[in-house]
This record gives sequence, C-alpha cells and structure tokens, in this order.
Amino acid sequence: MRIALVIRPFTDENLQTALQMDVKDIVTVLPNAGPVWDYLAILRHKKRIEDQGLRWSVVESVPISDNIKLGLEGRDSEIDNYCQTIRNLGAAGIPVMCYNWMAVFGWMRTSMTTRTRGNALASTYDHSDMENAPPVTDYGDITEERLWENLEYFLKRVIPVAEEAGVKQGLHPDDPPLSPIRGVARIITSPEAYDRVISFIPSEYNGLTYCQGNFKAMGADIPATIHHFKDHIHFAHFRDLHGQVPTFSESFHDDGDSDMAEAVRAYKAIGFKGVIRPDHTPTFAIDQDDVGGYNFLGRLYAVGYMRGLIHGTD
Ligand SMILES: [Mn+2]
Repeated sequence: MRIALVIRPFTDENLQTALQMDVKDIVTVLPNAGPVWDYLAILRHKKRIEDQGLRWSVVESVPISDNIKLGLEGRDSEIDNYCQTIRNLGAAGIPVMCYNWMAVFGWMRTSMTTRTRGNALASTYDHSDMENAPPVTDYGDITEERLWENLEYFLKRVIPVAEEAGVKQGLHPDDPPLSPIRGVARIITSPEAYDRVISFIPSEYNGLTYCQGNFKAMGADIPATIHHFKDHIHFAHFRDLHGQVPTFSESFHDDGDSDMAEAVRAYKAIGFKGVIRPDHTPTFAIDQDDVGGYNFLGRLYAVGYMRGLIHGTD
C-alpha cells in the first residue's frame, strides 16, 4: 500500500511538499474539464505531476449527474460522455477512478465547527438536526429502488468500457451512510450494499473506494470488511470518527474510536496494492485556511501517523 494525497491548492509548491513527505501518489481531478475530459488536457496534467517526480494514481472524481443517478432525460448521452472520459483516462495510463452514487446532495454535515482535541475544528453529522429539514421535491420520489435500478443500468454500460480501457472503478460510500435524508434515499450505506453492487457485474473493475470513515459510520467491522472486499478495493480513504450513524463527529486519525493499526494490518494482509489517502482531518489553530477537512497541516500530521503505522505493523 502506498500513501497518496489530494493537493489543495494544486500548486507546484504543494506537489513538492508531498514529495518531501515521500508521498509520490497524487489523487486529483482534471482542472477546468468539460463534459468529456480531453485526452491532451489529461496528458498535460499528468505530465505536470510526473515532471515533479510524482504520479497521478487516482481520479477523484469525474462528476456523475443527477440525470444519470435518477434516470432522467439525457442520461444516455451523459453516460456516453463518462465512457469516453474513461477511454481517454485509460489511454493516458490513469489506473483508478473513484465515484459516488449520492443523488441531489453529496457529502453532508450538520456542523463544521465542532471542537475536537485541543479545540481543533472538526465536523459533525447529527440526524436529529435534519428531522425538520424541508424535503426535496424537485425530482419526484427518490426511492432506494430507483437508485438501485439506475446504478445497475449505469454499471452495465460503464464496466465493460472500464475493462477495455484498463481503468478500475471504485464506488465511494454515501456520506453519511444513512437513508433517507430530506426525503432523498441513499443506497450505499452498508457492506451488504457493496455485495449487491458487485453482483450486478462481477468484475475486478467493478470495485470500491474503501472509505474507512464511512465504514466506521455504518458500524461495520473494519478489518473484516477489508478482508471481505479484498480483490475489489482499488482505493482507500483513511479517516476516523467518534460515534456512528445517526450521530458522529470526525476526529484526528490517532484519536477516534477505531483501531487504526488493525486496519493497516488488514490492508497488508490482503496485499493491498492501491493507494490510501488521508481523508478529512480536523483543522489546526495555526492553519491558514479552514477548507473543511482538507487543510494541509492536518493532512501532513495524518501522513506522519500513517507512515508510522505502516512501519510499525506487520
Ligand atoms: Mn471518503
């Protein structure tokens, strides 16, 4: 397993800092991309990374529209665009794409100002705060069955293209893994949901982004699920929490409820060859900008902790 980073802001100085942490794997989107990610633009972004001695290991993420997730008009041409983007990424040698199946709204928290260790800023999701939230009514009933049907439809068109292009697909859990929220169903909320996803097309290209924070939020056994999904884990997010759904707060990686060393042992035991990146971290008092879990210092601290776990476990 190799440690990777999202670079925010995407500057040469920050790329160089990653290399100084001995992080050589970069997780990024293509800046200013159109509906189809252009091959030459992909190539130049890749060269910008490689010219600094790094590599572009994962695309996180090519957006998937609500037309596709909800089965609305226009989805077929948008799926065609997604497939052409996969071909272009494959031609450029990018091996893994992360995506999610959250409709209408994505990652959600009810507070970004929770105080964690030393009054560092962290985030919380508390479902009781959402009980009176106005329901979403713009798209008709958004049921779990509707999301499942559209996901199956999508995968049956996309996975054969991904296989041909050599680009593995890693589905990220819904965050929070809870259904419904404001009347909008969510489906990627349990380990069993992933068994169903894989059953649609049993291919190693039809896999997971194993986001540890969300598996923790589901109440899943983290080492057991890493073993269960071993051949389908293409990318991992390292994160921890206090609590689980319906209420949890994010924590420093060395301060949450999980046994993170056991998680690292599990990745090693399955021979995980992909990359793992620190996911959200709390914001330190001396950090210059509070960017909702992606401040640089928090992730620098996380990389040191991850490196120590990797060195110290067997
Ligand atoms: Mn994640």
